[in-house]
Amino acid sequence: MAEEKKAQIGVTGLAVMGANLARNLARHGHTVALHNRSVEKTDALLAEHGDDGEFIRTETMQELVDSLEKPRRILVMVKAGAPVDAVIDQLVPLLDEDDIIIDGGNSHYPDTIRREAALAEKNIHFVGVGVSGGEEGALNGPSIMPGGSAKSYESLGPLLEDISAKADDGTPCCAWIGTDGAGHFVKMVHNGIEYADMQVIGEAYELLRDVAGQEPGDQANTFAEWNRTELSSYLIEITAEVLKQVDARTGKPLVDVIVDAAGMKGTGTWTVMAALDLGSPVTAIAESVFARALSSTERETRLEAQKTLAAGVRESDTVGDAAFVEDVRRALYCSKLVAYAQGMEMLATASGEHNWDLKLDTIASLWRAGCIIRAELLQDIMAAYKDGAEPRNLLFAPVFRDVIEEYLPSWRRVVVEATERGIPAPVFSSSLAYYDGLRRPRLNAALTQGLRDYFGAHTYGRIDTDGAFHTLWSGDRSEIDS
Ligand code: NBP
Repeated sequence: MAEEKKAQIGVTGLAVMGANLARNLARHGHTVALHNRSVEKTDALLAEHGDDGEFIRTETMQELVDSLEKPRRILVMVKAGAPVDAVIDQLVPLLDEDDIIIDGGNSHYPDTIRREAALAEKNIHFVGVGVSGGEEGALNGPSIMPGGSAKSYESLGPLLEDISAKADDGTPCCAWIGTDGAGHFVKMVHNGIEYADMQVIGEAYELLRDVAGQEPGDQANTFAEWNRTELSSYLIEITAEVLKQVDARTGKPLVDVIVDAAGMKGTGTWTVMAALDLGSPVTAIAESVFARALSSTERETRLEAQKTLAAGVRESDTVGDAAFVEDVRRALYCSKLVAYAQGMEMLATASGEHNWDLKLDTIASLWRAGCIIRAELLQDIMAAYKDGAEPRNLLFAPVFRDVIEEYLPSWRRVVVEATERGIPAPVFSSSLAYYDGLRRPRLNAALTQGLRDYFGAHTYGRIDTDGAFHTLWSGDRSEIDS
């Protein structure tokens, strides 16, 4: 009797992401076993896209497990949170040692660390995989950031690399990131950088509009031009597309009829929370998350503020000259660089904290295609970290140091202009403050330390000798070495 055909991988959770990843795997010649809690999604996928490749239809977890080659590889694409634990609980009793459960959803990395540890005790591999690129990426090639054990990557890596996006040089945008939650952590920081990337574009848009007097149609041309400079990236490209869109209902630029309240799903907030825990100053990401909060949760307050709070601005004409537009472009580039530098610093700090040994050049290389923050800039970031080079800060890499030196006057002019006109540019200005904070020979932190010692005897260090010192601020002796 002929042996029943087995699948190389199973996918459970066939909503948009799972279905598209399953189709991508099948189109690359892998037989894919399909499973979904409610069988309708399985049948819908087979009815609409059954020709994409070889699929095995299953209805129960047992059927799914039985349909797979060993060691089994099961990609879980259900809603992040409790559903992932529910699916793991159903799978584990059915699996053998060395089988691999892959969580390709947007799980919070501490959950991934917890799940990996629990399954490792049963000798089952649990691999948290960051997948970026949305529905389209899942179908045609996402950027893939797998964590979990190095051993699991031997079996899983070739499949994931097959379906991943490919950079211009043909390299797959998929590589093993590091143990346990490393893949989901890196995906989370990717999303944080995405928030900042979108926010700096938004700040440039507002300045082009309200200072340079450009209407959305003109702005679309400006962004399309910028996309031919070192700013070239997916987000700049689609900014031009969004700005040139006309609303069919009113004939106005579509951007003008969209409510100015930005949504978020939580990965930006997670990034900032993790950064706070690590003491990592990701100011650009944090300001971006807060800017979205100000736009949406504070919407009612904003409406009242518009009527109540003074503007105190310098009234000025529009500055429609090309020089100002170029200043904005340069300020955008510098602020974006700071966001990436801070994100990479955060990864380096987390790598030490979790013993992940993250390879920053590899991570930058994975973001070159398939994901939302794909950009020319990543090529230079890769080069800056190449072969384990570790600039203390990405901004020290000569390629970035030199361009910032040239662009700084523009960056400062734009921040001043925005401030005087009352136009919020939180990431342009906080990134400049971060940059100046890095390069200042002395920070006002000295006074902070004095205050802390005054009210809480927290002690301070001295510039002329080692040790921790406390001053008896109102006593006879001015200082004691603690
Ligand atoms: P959803 O996040 O909308 O989840 C829907 C799927 O989860 C369905 O298959 C549903 O089964 C299943 N499910 C739920 Br809900 N509770 C379950 C449970 N207790 N047991 C078993 N299955 C359960 O799907 P998605 O938008 O395809 O996203 C999947 C993952 O990928 C998420 O973590 C998401 O954050 C992540 N992600 C999404 C995108 C994107 O662009 N959408 C991008 C990158 C990552 P049912 O059909 O029986 O209800």
